[in-house]
Amino acid sequence: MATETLTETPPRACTLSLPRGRHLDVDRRPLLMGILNLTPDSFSDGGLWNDPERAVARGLELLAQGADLLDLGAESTRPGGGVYGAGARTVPAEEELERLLPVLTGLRRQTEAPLSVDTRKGEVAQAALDAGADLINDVSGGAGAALLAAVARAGCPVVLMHSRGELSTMQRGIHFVDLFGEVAEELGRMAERAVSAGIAREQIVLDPGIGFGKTAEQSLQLLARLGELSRLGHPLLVGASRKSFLAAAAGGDSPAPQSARLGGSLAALAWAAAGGAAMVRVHDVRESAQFLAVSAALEAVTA
Ligand code: HH2
Repeated sequence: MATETLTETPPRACTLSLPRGRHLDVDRRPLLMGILNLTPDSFSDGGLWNDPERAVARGLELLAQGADLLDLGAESTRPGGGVYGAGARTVPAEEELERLLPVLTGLRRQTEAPLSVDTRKGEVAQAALDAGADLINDVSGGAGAALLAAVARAGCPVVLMHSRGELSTMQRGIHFVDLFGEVAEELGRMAERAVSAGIAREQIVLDPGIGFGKTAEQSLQLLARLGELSRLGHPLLVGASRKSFLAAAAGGDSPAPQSARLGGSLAALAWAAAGGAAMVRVHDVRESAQFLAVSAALEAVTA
């Protein structure tokens, strides 16, 4: 286990400024970002929350279970070329917005909790921000100028995730000579590009992109040595929940299905927290919140 305690890792402390004068404070433990996938085809929960009313109820349930913020995704980004075959289908902006907006506006009416939108498209980001979203989570790492411009205009936080190549093929021909050096350098370039587009440096959260253009072994390494990325000077987000590298690491004759990866997901959460993650993106909010609360209680009695 990494040397730092789970809930006391100074690099994670930060404050992100949200629209309408609100703030997201990160201090002793990572914030829990609850995943709400509004897609028919997400790798672990696709099709579960297609009905807007049920999706809004699910979002409120995740908040009640301990999510500090929600991440609404209306396009699956499961990478292709590896365990997911051809990967996810790219969805036109209109279709993404049709899935997203009823749920986003429904949640916005009922909660002040921070709402993130997981999108790669500028048009979707703009419409989401207009409809009350608080931050944008971009797995393309700011590849689209329109998305960066929308974030800059809103003055909101953005998550920039590391990946390489096209989503549909990125699990093929993966090659790093110096995994940490290259991921750090490429994340640094993404952040600089966002700053050039007018986004405040302190509003940029970086994410190593676990499972995106990485082998299972590389995903483990990034998680185990996450703290090395804190030198970039940005809060870090980790999305490891239920991902296939967990099943690969667990071994056994047949890999655990997505729904049976909670143990591995909690192990990943422990290492992300110890490595200084400011946010963790999780499917199993109740169990993750309990894990962090018990970790904090254990630390309190040993302090
Ligand atoms: N992983 C997924 C989606 N969005 N965003 C960030 N910042 N980091 C991640 O690791 C990340 C992400 C993939 O997970 P999921 O949303 O459950 O699946 P899908 O993309 O198939 O909808």
